[in-house]
Amino acid sequence: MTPTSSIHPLVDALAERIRSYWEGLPDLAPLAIDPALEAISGSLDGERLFIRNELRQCRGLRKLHLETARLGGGLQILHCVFFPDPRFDLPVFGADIVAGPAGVSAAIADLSPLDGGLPSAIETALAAMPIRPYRQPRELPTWGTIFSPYVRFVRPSNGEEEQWFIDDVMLLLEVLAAATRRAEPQALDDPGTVSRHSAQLDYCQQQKRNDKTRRVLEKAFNPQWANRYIEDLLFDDPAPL
Ligand code: BLA
Repeated sequence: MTPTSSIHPLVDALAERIRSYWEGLPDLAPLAIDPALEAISGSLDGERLFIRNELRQCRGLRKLHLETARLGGGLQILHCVFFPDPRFDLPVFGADIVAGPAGVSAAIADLSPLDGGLPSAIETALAAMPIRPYRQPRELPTWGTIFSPYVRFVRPSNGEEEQWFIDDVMLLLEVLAAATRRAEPQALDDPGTVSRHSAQLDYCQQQKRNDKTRRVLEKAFNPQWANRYIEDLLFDDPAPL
């Protein structure tokens, strides 16, 4: 890769780990993606821009999304969200890494509750996760009420902390995989399904309040495009029940 198209090693390493993790999920299957959004490339102020989107689904999780991107200002991004099928009592997995020329400024990962709290087996597993002494923990923004108490949100200071972050993400993903394999669907009209569906709408609503994502996409493309991308691909609502 040429220097102008390279991806930060943390973004690249985590994306690879997520791709191989997918292979272990139950009934992994493709999920259709608008071909125009699968690979997007362009340029801005002489800089090369690109976005790669990968979508899958599996039993229990309606949409597995991994986005890797290089956008204006040399920003490199990993964005990953696994949205559960509301019939299953599973949390949302979300992760975001934002790296710029000065290094990684934000690395966040969480299993976010959809039904008041996390299922108790998940809660127990997360409570047992190691708390690593990251030097620069970050404060959640006001819309961050959707995240669990176990959210990891840091600015990793060096390679060691970047590796801690990858380890944390993989622990979250192992907890989710175990819960996904165990989970049994409830009926579409079960009150649990109904309330998880509405909590998922709320999750998407809150994520859309992140102006930082919108601003970067508006600048690299344009406001209409950014809005459509956020509404249709990043945080599309679950299908009505
Ligand atoms: C922050 N997200 C950011 C920032 C940028 C983006 C530029 C600011 C970096 C910083 O504060 O250091 C940009 N993120 C993007 C873009 C995409 C993206 C363009 O994903 C395109 C796809 N964001 C998510 C998900 C989570 C998330 C799934 O998409 C969490 C699970 C969190 N991003 C998140 C948070 C911040 C952030 C909490 C900090 C916001 C703040 O401090 O105001």
